[in-house]
Amino acid sequence: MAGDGAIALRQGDALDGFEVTFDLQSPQAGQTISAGTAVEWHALVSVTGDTQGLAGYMLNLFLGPNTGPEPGPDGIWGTADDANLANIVIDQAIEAESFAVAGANGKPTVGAPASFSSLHGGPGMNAMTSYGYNAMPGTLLQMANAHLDWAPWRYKTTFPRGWTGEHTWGIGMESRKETLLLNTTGDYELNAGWIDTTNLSPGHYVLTLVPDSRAKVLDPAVDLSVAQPGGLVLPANSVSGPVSIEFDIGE
Ligand SMILES: [Ca+2]
Repeated sequence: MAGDGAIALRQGDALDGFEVTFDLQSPQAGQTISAGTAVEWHALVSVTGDTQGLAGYMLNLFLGPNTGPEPGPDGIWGTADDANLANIVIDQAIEAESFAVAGANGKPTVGAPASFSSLHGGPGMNAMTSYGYNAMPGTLLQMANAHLDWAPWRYKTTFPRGWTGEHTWGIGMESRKETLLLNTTGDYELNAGWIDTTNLSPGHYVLTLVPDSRAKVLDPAVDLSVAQPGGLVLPANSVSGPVSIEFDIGE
């Protein structure tokens, strides 16, 4: 029963917080643009509750005309019966460079690993990295990153092997913005991209971000100052979404 009690306690903790909120922003939101003008998009995250930040996520993007994309009869986004999708290919995402951590000499992205041979910075959420699959028109599915195990961030400045750290905690937390972000009052940006609208007909369009409901957070009970082989994540008890922006293609 001791084991059961521990599990019950974890579930009780999760009910107190662990909220992961995704957002979608675009400079073209609410605008009328001409076909061929790229629609730039940014996927953001914030994490609240008693946690040590985001530990894993998967995002899906859908573009559709008029009232916008729909999950179809099965009610599930990202399956073959999804409806009202634009018949264009959505380019793969990039990892947005919003992070400041050790990024001065490299790419401060959410997934960039810091290794013996790399000066790339970022929090090092670098397991299961995906920039999305665009095999189905009007969609970009399964953009993802995760922490599966943990090597605490550390580095030395001696030539030639400067960086030995891997992971930094606190992604999404307001209290960690000053440490982690280039713009310390800005947003945590996970992925970004540009949609080529050259082949879109004039009309109204809805771009919808659908987060996978199984987003994970870092367990507040885990000591992240030492290496952790696993068991360091908990499911978020609340994941926001879908969230949409809209734009028009002019005649
Ligand atoms: Ca579906």
